[in-house]
Amino acid sequence: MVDRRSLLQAACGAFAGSSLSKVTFLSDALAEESVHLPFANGERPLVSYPGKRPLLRLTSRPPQLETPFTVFDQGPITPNDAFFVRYHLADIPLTIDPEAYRIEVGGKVARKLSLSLTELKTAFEPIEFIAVNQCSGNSRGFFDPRVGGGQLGNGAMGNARWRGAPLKAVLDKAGVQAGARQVVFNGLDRPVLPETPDFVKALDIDHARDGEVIIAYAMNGEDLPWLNGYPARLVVPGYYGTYWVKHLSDITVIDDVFDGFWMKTAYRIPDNACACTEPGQKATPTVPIKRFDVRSFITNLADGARVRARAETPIKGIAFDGGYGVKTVLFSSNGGRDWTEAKLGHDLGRYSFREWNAVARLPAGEHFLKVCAINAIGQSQPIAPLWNASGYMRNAVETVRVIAQ
Ligand SMILES: Nc1nc2c(c(=O)[nH]1)N[C@H]1C(S)=C(S)[C@@H](COP(=O)(O)O)O[C@H]1N2
Ligand SMILES: [Mo]
Repeated sequence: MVDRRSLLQAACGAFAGSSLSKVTFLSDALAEESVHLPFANGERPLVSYPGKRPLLRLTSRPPQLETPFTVFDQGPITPNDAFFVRYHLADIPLTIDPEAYRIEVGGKVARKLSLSLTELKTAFEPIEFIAVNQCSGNSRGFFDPRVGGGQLGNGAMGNARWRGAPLKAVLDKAGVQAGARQVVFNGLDRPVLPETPDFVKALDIDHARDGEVIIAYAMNGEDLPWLNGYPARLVVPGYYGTYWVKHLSDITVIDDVFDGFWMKTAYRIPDNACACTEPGQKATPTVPIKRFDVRSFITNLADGARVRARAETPIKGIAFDGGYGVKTVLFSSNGGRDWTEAKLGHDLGRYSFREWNAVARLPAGEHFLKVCAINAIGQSQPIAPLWNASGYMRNAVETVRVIAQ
């Protein structure tokens, strides 16, 4: 029987005994017309959608596209045309008139609002920050034992500069009534079958009014790409992408806890410190998923890469967390026996990817490179992957096998 607590404590630094069979592979996706993610049934065609370069297609109805991993080595900001796409419902909007588009604000408010795009852009002092968007199921394909759901590699994440109106200012303008408990968000996409619940999400009222959640209308200085929520979406920095409702159409203040399917049943995690269970077990009780855990990746060397023996080999990558900020990145060139501190790149804000780099001098032979990040409140990454039945929040220490010759 595995002791979950000791697994959690077996983070980098306190490392003992690695399982070198659990190796994370990277693919040189751009060079090919399809990519083989390193798990069974991991074959993905590279397909271009409007506004997008060729991306790994997981499903076409609705479109679900994953970013080729090589993109993360090309800078800390993910370009709009490379940013991943995730939808749940096949009836996604195909035409939106920006003149006629409105966001309706209602429920327990003093004044209902019907905001045009122009009002959203002019009536509220905009704020801007860089933040990672990551799907709860990013890396789900690596779960062992396998779990149901989109079999994603590591490309259901991206980092962009978002600009928009603070949700707090919008709610203040509407005048939230006393007793409000949650704010509910809906977008323009719809289910194709009446039995399918509409994709609707909720945030607690204090979170919605924290001044950081925004209704974003620009991404990396441009309009949002269509498939990333044109013309406006919620951006909830530090929180999993499920809350980042796209093509936002309705904001409703309620004095209750919202019980729609996508809050009450889906996107829930085990209610314990590791968000994990014994493999194969169902969790009770569960709670809605919240902030990202800590992750880090090597981006410049794919699995199986060849490097020059005894030469200085630059190693670089990215790290991020749920908004406390990455404090330390540790790098190991010997399978986790010894760790050295990597050099951190520019601080683009506590919600952003943080670049890091290190140097390795490797004798001839096979080597297992590992990276592990620690955030400002001491959270880190488990050496052995944790498991939950939904395949959420994977953040085990990543390993890249290289051959020095
Ligand atoms: N309207 C709408 N918004 C949505 C979703 C959706 O299905 N419909 N999926 C959510 C989920 S689960 C994720 S991970 C993010 C993905 O954002 P992206 O498609 O811009 O990468 O969108 C979120 N917003
Ligand atoms: Mo997601």
